Amino acid sequence: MKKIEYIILGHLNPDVDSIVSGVLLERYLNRLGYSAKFVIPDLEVDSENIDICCRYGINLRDYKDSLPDDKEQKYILVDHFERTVDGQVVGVIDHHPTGKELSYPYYRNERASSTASMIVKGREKQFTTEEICLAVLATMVDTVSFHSSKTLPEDVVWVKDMVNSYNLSYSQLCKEGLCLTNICKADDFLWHGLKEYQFDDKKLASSSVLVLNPNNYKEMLSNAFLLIQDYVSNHSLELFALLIHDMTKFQSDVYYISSHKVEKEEFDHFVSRGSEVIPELEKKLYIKKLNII
Ligand SMILES: [Mn+2]
Repeated sequence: MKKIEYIILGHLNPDVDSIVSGVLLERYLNRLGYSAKFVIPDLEVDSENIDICCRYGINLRDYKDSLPDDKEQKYILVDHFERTVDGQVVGVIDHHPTGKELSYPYYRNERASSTASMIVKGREKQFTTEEICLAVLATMVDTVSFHSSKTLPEDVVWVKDMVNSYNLSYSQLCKEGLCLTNICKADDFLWHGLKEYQFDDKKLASSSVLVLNPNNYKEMLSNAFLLIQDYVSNHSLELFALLIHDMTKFQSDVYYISSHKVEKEEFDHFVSRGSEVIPELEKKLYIKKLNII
């Protein structure tokens, strides 16, 4: 087999934006004559993400693979900016703000509604209608159909422009963007959208669910807290942030869970994990004012 020059990775437990960005960047780089492959090494991917990608023509099985044991292998990260790999990270395309100074050969981290839109915007001619539809889909999902605070007005304009120019179904894409979480049991609160964050020697983790009425899950939630506290202890975390988004009111509750304490913060808007909750915790962690621990 020919050696792959660039392996493209989305973040752990990749979401729709990570997956679509990986697929689109792979195709784009290969069209330019590079040899690139998007790989999903994760054993677990949330089933909603598998389903939605499948409905839009991406079969995750085509991308699931283990990573090579090769220190020379070059990696490009999409939709996240750091990763421990057996090889070298040579490029990053991301939209998650950070205070960290990062020095990759290619580093592009901008305010954007999705990583997929960063890849396609301004290069539309080099993508097919189906691929543009995927980038719009990823943008709708990542911004919860423009309800998230990370939505940029210029991206709303771009999406509308794409919908008109390529004759896409806006109402269908909006519906996909709401992505309600299918919650059956307490541990869905722990696993859904689970991400871990490393800041020096400190580790945080977070999960998030989208529901129509959070009150329906009150009883399940106390069990979820116990499961999460176990997880916090077993993974030596400083803190776990559980985000519950109310998709009727477009407001969010964030529960900060440590091994011995649970605190709730209410947001009057759909809070963004990557742009608000985690950067705020990161700041508090560095100035050692994480009183909730
Ligand atoms: Mn994203």
